[in-house]
Amino acid sequence: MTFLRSLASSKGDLSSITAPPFILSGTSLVEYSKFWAELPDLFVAPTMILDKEERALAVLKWFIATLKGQYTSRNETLGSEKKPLNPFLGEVFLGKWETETEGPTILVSEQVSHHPPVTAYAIYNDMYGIELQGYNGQKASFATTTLNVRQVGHAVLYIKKFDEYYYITLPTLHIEGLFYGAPYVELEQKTLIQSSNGYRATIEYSGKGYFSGKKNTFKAKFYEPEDSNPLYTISGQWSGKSTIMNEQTKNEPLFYDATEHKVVPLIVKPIDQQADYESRRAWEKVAAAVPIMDYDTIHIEKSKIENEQRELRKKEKELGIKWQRRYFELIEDEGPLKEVAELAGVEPDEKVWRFNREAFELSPDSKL
Ligand code: HCR
Repeated sequence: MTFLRSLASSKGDLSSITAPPFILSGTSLVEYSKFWAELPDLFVAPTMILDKEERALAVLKWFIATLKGQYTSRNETLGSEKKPLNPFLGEVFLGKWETETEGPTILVSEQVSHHPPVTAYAIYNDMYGIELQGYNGQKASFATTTLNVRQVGHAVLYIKKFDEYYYITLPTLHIEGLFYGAPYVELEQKTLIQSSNGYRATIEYSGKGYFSGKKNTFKAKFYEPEDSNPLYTISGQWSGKSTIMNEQTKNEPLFYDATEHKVVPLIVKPIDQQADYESRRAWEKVAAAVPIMDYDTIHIEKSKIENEQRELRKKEKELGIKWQRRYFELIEDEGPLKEVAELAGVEPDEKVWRFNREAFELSPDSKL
């Protein structure tokens, strides 16, 4: 009950929630960017497809495939959804996936704002010429026993060979099962994937009961440029099976089976080789204390990090300087992305966080 009351008074700021030890995770939110590319084969697949329509469908398949990791992986590995650690400003999470067929896919994730919390990320595979960039924050509200979370930000996928962009909006979610101490995520409302080639998809989410009796359901409509009648309807469970129906032939083969696909583990440098601002190194003691519910250590170690951060901000204020982000910069977006956002009918953000690849490559952090 104390926890539910703390949620009710959190006023939209998820970082102010004090969760009971059994709901805490030892993983920082800055790590969550990895869920975009845990299936590197699907991530690079669109680069090999010459047909625009087929390529846009491959992007949609990759996106649907990321949802299971993004929203159910804590349930699967830890038994229920958990409260991640609040990243500190400048916290960085780096890693790579390395497979024989796809080669290296690099992940750079950085906490670029603390109040409000915002994580920016870039994921790229040079062998295939594909890059995902994005940033996200969360706005929360509490209703009776449900925590509603709206995601702020977007992701953009770029395919070099075709000079093609895909603008991706992020789903709204809510946390169910709080009253029973067994929280889990359900997605709601819509997301949109708009390609600069004109193809677009809208994905509508629902929990048990609306589209079917199953949890994690979705219905995606896939459109060709400037047409309001869908070419295909893809439906099913994003954490399970989905089918694709051709609206002309009414043929409905399997689209994707999330239970069949195995994630590729991300390779992260051993902690003793990481810099102090790297997530797993900075949170090492807290992460070790979480599974054994050593609440004193969690509190002491978290407070150390928070106090250091307070001191840093104080010094910056005294010196009249601002924290220099490591690998991302906030820029006014006048480029092709603005056009794709407009094509999508989405109000483009005035300023967007973009990856400074040069800064990353010049830094020792790029030796992964
Ligand atoms: C809402 C959430 C923190 C944010 C997490 C996000 C939205 C972060 C970006 C990722 O790309 C996708 C993603 C997946 C997570 O499902 C989502 C988290 C789920 C729970 C967590 C809350 C802050 C935890 C509140 C405490 C609970 C468990 C009661």
